Amino acid sequence: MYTQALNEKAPSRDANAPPEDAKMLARFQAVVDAEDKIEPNDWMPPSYRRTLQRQISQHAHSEVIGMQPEGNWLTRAPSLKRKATLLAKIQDEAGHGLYLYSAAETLGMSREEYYEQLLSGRAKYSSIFNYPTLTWADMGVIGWLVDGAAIMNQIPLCRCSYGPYARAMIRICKEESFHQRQGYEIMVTLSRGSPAQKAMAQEALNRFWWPVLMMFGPSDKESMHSADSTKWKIKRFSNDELRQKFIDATIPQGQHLGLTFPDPNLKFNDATGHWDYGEIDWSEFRRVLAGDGPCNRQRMKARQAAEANGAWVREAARAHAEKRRQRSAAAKIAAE
Ligand code: BYC
Repeated sequence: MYTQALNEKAPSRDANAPPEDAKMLARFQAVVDAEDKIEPNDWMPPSYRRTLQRQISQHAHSEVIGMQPEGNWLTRAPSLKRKATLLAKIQDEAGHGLYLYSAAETLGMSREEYYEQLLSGRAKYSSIFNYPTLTWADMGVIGWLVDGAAIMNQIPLCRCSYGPYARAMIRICKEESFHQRQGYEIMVTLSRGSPAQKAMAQEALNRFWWPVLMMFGPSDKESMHSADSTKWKIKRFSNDELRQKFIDATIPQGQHLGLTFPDPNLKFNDATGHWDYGEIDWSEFRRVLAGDGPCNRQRMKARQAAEANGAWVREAARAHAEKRRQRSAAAKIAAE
C-alpha cells in the first residue's frame, strides 16, 4: 500500500534555484492545487520531501513513544476488561507507528535511519508523551484529550497532498476514534463514581489540560513550517485554528462530565461563537522540546533499552531469512 513503485531513487535537485526546475515546480504545485496526490516516484521539491520526512517520522516516533505512558498502567488496570481494552489500544499505536514508518520510507530514507534519528535524540516526538501517568484517571484523560487532540489534528491529514501519508491517516483516524471513546468512557465512569474517583478524574484533567493544548504546536506567529506546509496542502488548518476547534469541541464534553478546566480565563465569547482561553506557557513547551520535560530522559532510556534488548531478535530473524534464501536458491539449482 505505501511502498509501491519504490524502484528508483528520486532525482536530487535544488527546486528553488535552477530555471530548468521551475517548470517541474509549477507542475508539482498544479497537481497539489488540483487536489491530486503526489506519489513516491513523482518529482517533488526537496524541501517538500524534507518536511514530510520530518513530520511523518516525528509522527511515527510519537506513536511508538506514546505507548510508554499507557504501558505504565497495563498491570494495574482495574479490571480484566479495562486491561484488554488498554492493551488493544496500545497495540494499535504500535501499528500506527509501523504504517507511518512505511509511509516515511517511501520518501527515500530507511527505517533504520529514522530510528537512529530518534535514538540519538535528533528527532522530535510529541511533547505530550514527556508527562508522567500518575493515576488510572490518566488513562481516561489520555484517551479523551490526547487522542481527541490527535484526531482533530489528523482528520485533515487524511487529505494531505502526499498519497502514502494521506492513506495511512485514514486507517489511523478510524482507530483513534475508538481510542477517544474508550478514554471518555473511563472519564464518565470515574466522574459518576465515588467522590474519590471524581477527584482523581479532576486532578488528571488539571495536569493534562495545558500540555494537551501544546500538542497542536507553537502559535501561528511562531510556527515556522506552516506557510510552506499550507501551500503544499500538507496542512489544511493552522496550529491555532485546530487548537481552537479542539477547545470548542471539548469544553461541552468536560461540562457533561461535571468537571472544570484549569483555566480561569476560559469564557464563551458570544461575538465569535468560540471559547476564549488563557495564555499557554510556551516556556514550558520549549523546555519539553529541548529535552527537559518531566519524563524526556525516562522515555528515551526506555526506547534505547527496547532497541538494545531486541537486537538478538532482529539478528535471529535476519539469519533465518538468509538461511531460507540459501535453501530456496539451492532448491532452484537442484531443480534445473
Ligand atoms: N511536540 O512549525 P511548526 C500521537 C515542532 S499524536 C513536539 O508548527 P509543523 C498519539 C515541529 O515539529 C501526536 N514537537 O511545525 C496520540 C517543528 O520541529 P522542527 C503526534 C513539536 O510541523 C495518542 C517545530 O516544533 N501527531 O501520535 O508545521 C496516543 C516548529 O513547529 C510539537 C503528529 O505528529 C509538539 N507538540 O506543525 C498515541 C501529527 N509541535 O522543525 C500517539 C503530525 C510542534 O524544529 N504532525 N513541534 O524539527 C503535525 O501535524 C505537525 O507536525 C504539528 C507541528 C502540528 C505537530
